[in-house]
Amino acid sequence: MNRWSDRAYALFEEQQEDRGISVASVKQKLSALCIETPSWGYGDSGTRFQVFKKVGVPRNPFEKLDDAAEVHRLTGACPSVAIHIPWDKVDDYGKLAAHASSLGLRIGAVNPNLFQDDDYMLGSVTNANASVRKKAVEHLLECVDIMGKVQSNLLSLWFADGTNYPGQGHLRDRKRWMHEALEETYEALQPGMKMLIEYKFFEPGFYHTDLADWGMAFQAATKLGPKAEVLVDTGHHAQGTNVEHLVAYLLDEAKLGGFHFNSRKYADDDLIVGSINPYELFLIFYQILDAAQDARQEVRQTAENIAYMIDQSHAIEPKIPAMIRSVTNIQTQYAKALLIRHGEVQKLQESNDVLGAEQELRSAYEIDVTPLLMAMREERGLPADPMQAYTQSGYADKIAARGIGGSSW
Ligand code: PSV
Ligand code: MN
Repeated sequence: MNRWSDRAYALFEEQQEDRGISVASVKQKLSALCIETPSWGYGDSGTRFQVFKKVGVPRNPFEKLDDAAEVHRLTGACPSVAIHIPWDKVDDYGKLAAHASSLGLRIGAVNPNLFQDDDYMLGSVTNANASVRKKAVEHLLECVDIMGKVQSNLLSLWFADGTNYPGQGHLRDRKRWMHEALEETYEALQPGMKMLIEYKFFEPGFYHTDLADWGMAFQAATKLGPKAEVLVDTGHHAQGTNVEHLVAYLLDEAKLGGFHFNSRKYADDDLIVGSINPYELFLIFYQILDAAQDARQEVRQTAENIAYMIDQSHAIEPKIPAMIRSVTNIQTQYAKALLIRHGEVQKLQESNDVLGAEQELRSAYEIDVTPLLMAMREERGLPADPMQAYTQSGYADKIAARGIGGSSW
């Protein structure tokens, strides 16, 4: 570290120890935070208006892993990569897993894709046509099979199923078909495997979505059993939804399995994590860290086993730096949340001190954690500033040789 950061860190440590925070323990927890990056975040993506083709975009799933490895090399925080099938379909999944391992990575969640086949225009697992439903379930089972081949323990499910017009579909039949498909898939899970059920209130269906909110996903996961949990994508709620509240609820029910982090301003914008509302991210981590100290073991275990994943599509920004920015933004809010004095907040809550409790919680958010993050990285032999290290690494020039027109998603 240079002299400025040395002094800044010494001051930070002194101030936090004065607040009763063990900086060594904060550093250890921060350093243990793992964030999965999505293979599709490295490919070309866009909006319904245009997919802009970028130079250097990976041309196949192997090159997506190469880019993910660069993010992990610089941040030390992203050892796994989620795959999406068929976007990442390969002839030999063993070879894909071996490539990941040769880069110091592993394959994380397997995401079936039930939204880009013409047969699924009117639904996949909830299509009125039984043969389409059967085809969709077969794809889900194929993905469970792929999980075995890449040694993944997470099946991450999101269904685009929904309708555009009142009367277009029979809502209760569709509800039951959804459950049947989930049940069949659940039964195929091997020991150690889990399924995460994601929800979204609209899009591509504009009238209704079969799994529209966390309550529906929660109920489906509860009916299925312990191997099914809910995945919260931060971009999948109506404006104004209190996401940290539903996170707390799911934690208390021991049913929160994972996150898809991204930022949104209006809808499912898939922007860089922490770019729009970093306070929300801090408040989500507050709930998780609070649950990690719950009296009930199942709640503590749930809080400790959350799969943190990024789900972003980079339409205009360069993809690798955008991913690095997301990772460092997550680390920043997690670090701030680790500085919350839960005991103090609780005392103020118990004495009904509205302003005191709010101030105590927010005071952690207002602490500059830059010296802490830099020290933690340097102690691990990582660049103190991963973004700057990327700019200086020459990796962008190296991948430019791939040319233009890599994979979409
Ligand atoms: C849907 O909007 C979603 O959030 C799901 O997780 C998909 O798998 C992903 O985005 C695809 O981009
Ligand atoms: Mn998602």
